Amino acid sequence: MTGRLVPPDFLWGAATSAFQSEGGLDVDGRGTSVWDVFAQRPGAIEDGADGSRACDSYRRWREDVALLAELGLGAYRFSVGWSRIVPEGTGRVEPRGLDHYERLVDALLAAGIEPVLTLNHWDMPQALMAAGGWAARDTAAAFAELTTAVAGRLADRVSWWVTQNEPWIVSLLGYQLGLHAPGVTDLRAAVAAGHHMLLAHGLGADVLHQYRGTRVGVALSLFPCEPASPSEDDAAAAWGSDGYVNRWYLDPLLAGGYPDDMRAHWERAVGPLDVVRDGDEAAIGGRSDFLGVNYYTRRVMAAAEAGDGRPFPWRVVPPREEVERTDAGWEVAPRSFGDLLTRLARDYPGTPLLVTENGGVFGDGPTHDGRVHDTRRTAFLRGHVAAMAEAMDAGADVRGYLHWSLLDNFEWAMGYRPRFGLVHVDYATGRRTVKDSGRYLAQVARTGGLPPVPGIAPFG
Ligand code: IFM
Repeated sequence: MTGRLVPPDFLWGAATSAFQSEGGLDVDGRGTSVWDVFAQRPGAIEDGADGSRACDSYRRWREDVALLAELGLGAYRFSVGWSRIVPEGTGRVEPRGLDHYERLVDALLAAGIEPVLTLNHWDMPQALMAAGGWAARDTAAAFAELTTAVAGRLADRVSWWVTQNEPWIVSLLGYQLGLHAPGVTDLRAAVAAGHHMLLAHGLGADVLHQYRGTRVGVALSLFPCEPASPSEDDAAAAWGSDGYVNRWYLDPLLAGGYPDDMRAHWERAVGPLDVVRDGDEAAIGGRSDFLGVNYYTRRVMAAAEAGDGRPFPWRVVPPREEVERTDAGWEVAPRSFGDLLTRLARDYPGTPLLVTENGGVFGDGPTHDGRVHDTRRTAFLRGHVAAMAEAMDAGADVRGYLHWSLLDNFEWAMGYRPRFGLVHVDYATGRRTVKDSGRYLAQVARTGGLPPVPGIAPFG
């Protein structure tokens, strides 16, 4: 495939988030975030790592902008550090935090790079935990305060806004399993957290829509759920899991309310869903100008008894031995990506899609020639972009593709071991080295085509 894949105004770019890349946790009046505290818990993060240095992007952001420009990318998704802007969670706004992001946005615009600004990429101020963090309804109002502060400074220049990143992952890992900040293990808190993040999206969108030209969406982590066998039970498991992971977020945002089948599963697991109050669904729906799609892999599902540690009657079947995987063990499944985009276009018509994340862990580092030959990431990229282009041919309205990530960075509970970047980071020195995959995406962005990857059979 070498012809033009996408319309000329398509956004090719890359993504990062504040806590994963910035470091500089104690500068410019930043408050403590939930991830600062969680990282101090013994055993919470592999190798006892934390976010204090990360890629040093709070200091080296000009280099990051220069890299994006060198690669000819037209969009950069980044997040604002919530505790840099509202250090105590509510009330006082820290102008130095806003100054920083204003400089970044202005530099991006001057380089012809569209900013895609995420408001909450998981690093809420620790002060909000006094009331329960996302498990507390008032946190949605605190998020509206953050939105008001950031929009007041930047909504005249930033068009693409992502209110929330991956509410399901925050609910699951942060409040159900306790593997991410804030480390809570309470199923009722998990369902409350997911709901309040959506409510916060509604409030934030209402603030942003007061500014002309803003486009507002949520980035959802979407996992196509496919049955492990042709049996009816496994088909039901796949549909149930789709309700839990995907439709529980898609439907209130884009289809008017929570899906009944999943509402029943939740009520069986935790009792009445009184966190969802009258009027909430109306406050969440109808406010998304686009859907942010974060795609990494699919879930293969089988029926299983609900019981201890398993709130719902299904289980994930691990990928078979022979299946191609990333270094994190996640199945490489580009066809499921294409199917997902096609399904979103069919089930939620009229909502433009922006691929806000897609990527994989491939551990390659610099070799004797000083370059990083991450051929598997390049092939991954090619396969997923080809699948996206096919879905677009079939009618999916995809406006952009932002690879996760621009830089190797802090991968949450896994610390710095997993490398997702198009650009390699030497954490000891902060030195950045563009990988072959970065050059490949640059070529795709420049030519609008999908050149073959030397030594790799074309996808499909
Ligand atoms: O690094 C994360 C990111 O913060 C959210 N989406 C998934 C990525 C890879 O795990």
